[in-house]
Amino acid sequence: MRSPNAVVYRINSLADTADPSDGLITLRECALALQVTSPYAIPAGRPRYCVFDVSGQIVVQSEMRITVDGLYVAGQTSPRGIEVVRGKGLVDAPLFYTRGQANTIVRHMRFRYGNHTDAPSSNGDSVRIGDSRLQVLDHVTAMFGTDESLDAVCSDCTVQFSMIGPNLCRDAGHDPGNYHCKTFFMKPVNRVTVAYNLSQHGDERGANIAGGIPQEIAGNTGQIDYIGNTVYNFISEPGLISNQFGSVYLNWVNNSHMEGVLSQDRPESFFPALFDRASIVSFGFSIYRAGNQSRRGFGAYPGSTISPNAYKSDWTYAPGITQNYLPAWMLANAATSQRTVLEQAGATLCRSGSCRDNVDAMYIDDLRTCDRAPYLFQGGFTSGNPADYGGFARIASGHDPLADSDNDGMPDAWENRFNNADANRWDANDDRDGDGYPNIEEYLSMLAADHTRYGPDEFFSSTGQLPAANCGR
Ligand SMILES: [Ca+2]
Ligand SMILES: [Ca+2]
Ligand SMILES: [Ca+2]
Ligand SMILES: [Ca+2]
Repeated sequence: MRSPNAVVYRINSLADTADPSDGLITLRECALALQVTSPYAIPAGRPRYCVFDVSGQIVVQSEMRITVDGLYVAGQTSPRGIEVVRGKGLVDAPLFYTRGQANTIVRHMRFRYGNHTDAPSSNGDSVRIGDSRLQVLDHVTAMFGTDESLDAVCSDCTVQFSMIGPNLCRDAGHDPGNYHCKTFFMKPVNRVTVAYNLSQHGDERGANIAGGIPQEIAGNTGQIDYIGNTVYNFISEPGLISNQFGSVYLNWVNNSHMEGVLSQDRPESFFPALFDRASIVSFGFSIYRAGNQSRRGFGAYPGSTISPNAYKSDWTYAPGITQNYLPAWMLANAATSQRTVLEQAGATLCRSGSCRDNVDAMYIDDLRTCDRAPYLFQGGFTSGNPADYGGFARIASGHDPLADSDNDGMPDAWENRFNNADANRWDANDDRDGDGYPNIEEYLSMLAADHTRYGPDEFFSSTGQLPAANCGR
C-alpha cells in the first residue's frame, strides 16, 4: 500500500460499533477510516492497515461502504482468524464493499453472508467490489451469498488463492420469483488476474467474467488472465465469458473444471461458454487457451457465433499490455495448479500459523474425495440454510494482543528482532532497508509467509491428494 501518512488500527473488539471514544477499535472504524480517540488517537480519512488483536466472528449490522482510498485488511495478524457474517439488520448490503475506491488489499479473511430469514434482499453478496481500482483479494473465503458470493466491477484487480462459493441460492429480490445462484461474478472488469482460486457449488456461473468498462463505448477492451483455477459442481455455465462491455483479450490457462453430483450437460455447459452479446457497439474476442482440464472446453453460448480466428496460438494482450502479471515460474500444469489450490485456497494463515477453518476444510475434503454419497448437495441448493452448507466457522473468540508499546501494529518482540524497526517509535511507514515495503508490510508479509511461499521452489510444493480428473465423471 505504501503511503507516507497511513495509520494503523489495532482492532481490539469483535463488536460492530463506531464510537471514537469507547476504547474499542473495530473493523468498521478501520474499513471506513473513522476517527478514534481512545485507547489511542487515529485521525480519520487516512490510508490504513487493519490488524487484529482479536479472533472470532464479527457480525456486521449495517452496510459498510468503503470509499476512502488505501486499505489493507490483514487477517493474517489475527491470533486464530476472523470470520465476518451478516447480522439481522443487514439485508441488502454486502459484508465487504468498496465503492469507487482505490488501493485495497484483503488477505486471509472469511466473509460468510448467510440467509435472510425475514426479508427479501436485492443484493446479498459476500464480497462486492463496486467500480473500484487496484484491488487485491488474496486468500479470501467468500461464501453463502444470496445473490453472488463475489461481485466485482473493477480495473487492475487480482483475485487469487481464494475460495468463492457455495452460494445460498435465494430469491434475490431484484428479479422477483427467480432465485439467484451465480457465485463468481466479475462484470465488467479490465486488467484482471484471477489465479489459483476455487469456485464451487452453484446453479450457474462458476466464473462469469465480462471484459471492459461500464460504459459501452467503441474501442473498449477488457484484459482477463484466468490461470490455474479450479471450478467444481455447477449445474451449468461453469464458465461464462462475455464481450458485452468491450473486446475481450482472454488468457485461459491451466484451469480445471470438475463436474459434481449436480452438474448437467446443458447446451451452455462449457468451460467457458463465450457469450457474444455486444448490444450497443460490436466487440470481439481474442483468446489464448492452454493446459486446461475439462470434459467440455470452449464453446459458443447458445445463440452466439465465435469465429475460429478468435483463437490465438500464444498469450493475447489488449493494446498497451505486453505481458502477463505472473512470471513463468508461477505457471504449472492443471493438476499441479489444482494441488496448490486445494492446499492453499481460502483464509489459511493467522498469527499462530495454519488456520484453515472447519468449513473451508470440509469443502476441500469434499473436493479431494469427489464427494461421497450421501452427497453434500444431493437435494440441490434451495434450502438456503447455512447449517445445510457446513455452517459458520468454529473459531475460538478472544482478545490476545502481543505487546506493542508504540501502537504501530508491529509487536515489540518483532521490532526488537530486526534492525529495521524501533519498538519505541511509531515507524510503520518507514522503509529503513529501502526495498519499497514499509516496515509494517514486512511484518504482514512474514505472517502471510510470502518469504517462503513466493519462490520458484516453494510455489508448487503442495503434496496433498488430488481428486480424479473431473471426479471420474
Ligand atoms: Ca471505537
Ligand atoms: Ca510496535
Ligand atoms: Ca515501532
Ligand atoms: Ca522495507
